[in-house]
Amino acid sequence: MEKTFLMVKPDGVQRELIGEIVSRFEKKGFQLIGAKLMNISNELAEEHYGEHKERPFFGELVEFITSGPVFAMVWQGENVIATARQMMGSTNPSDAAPGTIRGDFGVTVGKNIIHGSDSPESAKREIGLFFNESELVEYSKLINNWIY
Ligand code: 3AN
Repeated sequence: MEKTFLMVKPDGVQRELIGEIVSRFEKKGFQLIGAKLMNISNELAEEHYGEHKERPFFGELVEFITSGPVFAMVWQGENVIATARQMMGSTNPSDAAPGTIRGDFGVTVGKNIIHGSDSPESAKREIGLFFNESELVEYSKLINNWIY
């Protein structure tokens, strides 16, 4: 089953949106298999956002993501990577459609509430950066039998 890495950023945690965000993915029918509230070190932030190293906002990005706790999660389900990205909405909340997480709760591109992996390769990489194998819990969700 496909897995993705999702993370409520420090602004989402500060605004008490963890429950709302978890609820949206649960109600959609995806399965939570790992989660933790944590502070991100500078090293982890730089590694996670490595592909943006040359971008002018890289320093700002690292500073923001390490500025307060994040809620890191691994979700599982059919097509979860692309579907979660749709549920998150466009990177810039001002372009994000109403009904999406960024469209409903975000205002600025620098503080856009949530991160989600954008491909199977980045999902694998990001899950590995944030979680040990022992922190991922595989369990049967009986409703899978009739939802999918
Ligand atoms: P996404 O998170 O939608 O995949 P990316 O990968 O293009 O978007 O950007 C990574 C993160 O960098 C975004 N979540 C956003 O917080 C930040 N970011 C993107 N563009 C800008 C910008 N112009 N100024 C500040 N931060 C930005």
